[in-house]
Parts: sequence; structure tokens; C-alpha cells
Amino acid sequence: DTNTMYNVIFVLGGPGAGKGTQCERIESTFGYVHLSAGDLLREERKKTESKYKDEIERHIKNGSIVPVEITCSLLREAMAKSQKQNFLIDGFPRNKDNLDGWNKEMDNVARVQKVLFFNCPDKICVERCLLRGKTSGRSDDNEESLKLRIQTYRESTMPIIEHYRQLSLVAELDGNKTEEEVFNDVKQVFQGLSS
Ligand code: UP5
Ligand code: MG
Repeated sequence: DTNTMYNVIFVLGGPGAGKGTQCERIESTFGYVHLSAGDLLREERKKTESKYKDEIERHIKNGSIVPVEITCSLLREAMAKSQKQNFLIDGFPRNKDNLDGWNKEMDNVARVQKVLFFNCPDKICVERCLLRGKTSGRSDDNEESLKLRIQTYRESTMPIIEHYRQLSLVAELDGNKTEEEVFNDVKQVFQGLSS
């Protein structure tokens, strides 16, 4: 029964491509609940009682990808807790393990409506993250982690974007514009969305 299924829009793109920024705007304008997988992992890492915290921190610093069992259960928990139906899932799925785990666990629970892909040159992405790093406190906003994050994005996440492109689910947006201009493009995508 599709009426009781969650509607999910995945939001992908390199580090600093503007996923989080645009998701916040989408949330306020279109009512989709924004769930950032990275934010959920950073929250989990802060919990003293979490058995995953060291593993999560190691992956974040190395720009590598946390096993799907951890990420998917955090997402699923947040979705259930919100009691809403429409979600923007930001920064997930990032590799084949994520994709397979999601499909296995969420196949009968969620429908992937669209994949927003913010395409932005590496150089711009790095500049943005380094600038943010001055105040973000994020342990991965430094040159060394950024190299690894970009490499992981190229090797592991781009194939996932390609997978969804084959399924005609991808809306590609130029992330190398002003926030306002990118959001105007995003709005066009939402106007064409059938629910
Ligand atoms: N900014 C945004 N838009 C701009 C624009 N148009 N023009 C100029 N500046 C713009 O933006 C980044 C910065 O750029 C901000 O300062 C913003 O003001 C500015 P933001 O919107 O935060 O970009 P975003 O794409 O969200 O960048 P983020 O750094 O969050 O992306 P990542 O994908 O690297 O980070 P995420 O939090 O998703 O993941 C972090 C780590 O968690 C991963 O490396 C991985 O180790 C782990 N992870 C998993 O293992 N599994 C998951 O499923 C998810 C994460
Ligand atoms: Mg983000």
C-alpha cells in the first residue's frame, strides 16, 4: 500500500556541495523533513553510551563510510520518531553497502521519489569546507580529511548517483552558483514532482 509508505528524496553531491544548505530551504518551503545522515552520525558519536562512537569518529576523520547497519537504523529511527511521511535524506546512500542495506531494509517501507544531485567542482567544495572549518568544529573540515572525502565521493558515491541515473531518478543541479540561484533550480524540480 503506497499510501502508508514513506516518500524519500535522496540528496547527494560532494563534500561542501551545498546539500545541507539546500535541504534546510527545501524543508521550510516544501515541508519535507530534512535528515542528514552525517548529522545523525555526529549526534550518535556524542553519546557517551554509544557503542559505535569510536567507529563513527574513525570513519568521519578518514572520510570513509560507516557500515549501513548503523546509518540505516539511525535514519529509520528518526523517520519513525518524526511521525511524518516525506523525507529528504541528505548524504546517503554513499556506497554500494549503503545502497544494498537500504534496499534490503526499506524496500517495503519507503519509496525513492527522486535523487537530487548537487554537482560542484572539487576545488570549490574544498574551499567552502576549509572556510567553514574555521568555525564548524568538524573534525573532517581540514585539508587531509578533505582529500580523503573527495576520493571516497569519486570512487564510492558517484557510482550510486549513476545507478539512480539509470533509473531516471536523478535531478542534477549546478552547485556552483549562489545559494539563491541553486534554490531557484531546486524549486523547478519540486514543481515537476508528482506525489
Ligand atoms: N555554501 C553552501 N552553499 C553555498 C553556495 N551556493 N555558495 C557558496 N557557499 C555555499 O555547505 C558547505 C559550506 O558551503 C557551508 O559553509 C555553506 O554555508 C557553504 P553545506 O550545505 O554544509 O554542504 P554539504 O554538501 O552538506 O557539505 P558536508 O560537508 O555536510 O558534506 P559531506 O557529504 O562531506 O558531509 P556529511 O555530513 O554528509 O558526511 C560526513 C561524514 O560522515 C562522511 O565523510 C562519512 O565519513 C560519514 N557518513 C557516513 O559514513 N555515512 C553516511 O550515510 C553519511 C555520512
Ligand atoms: Mg552536510
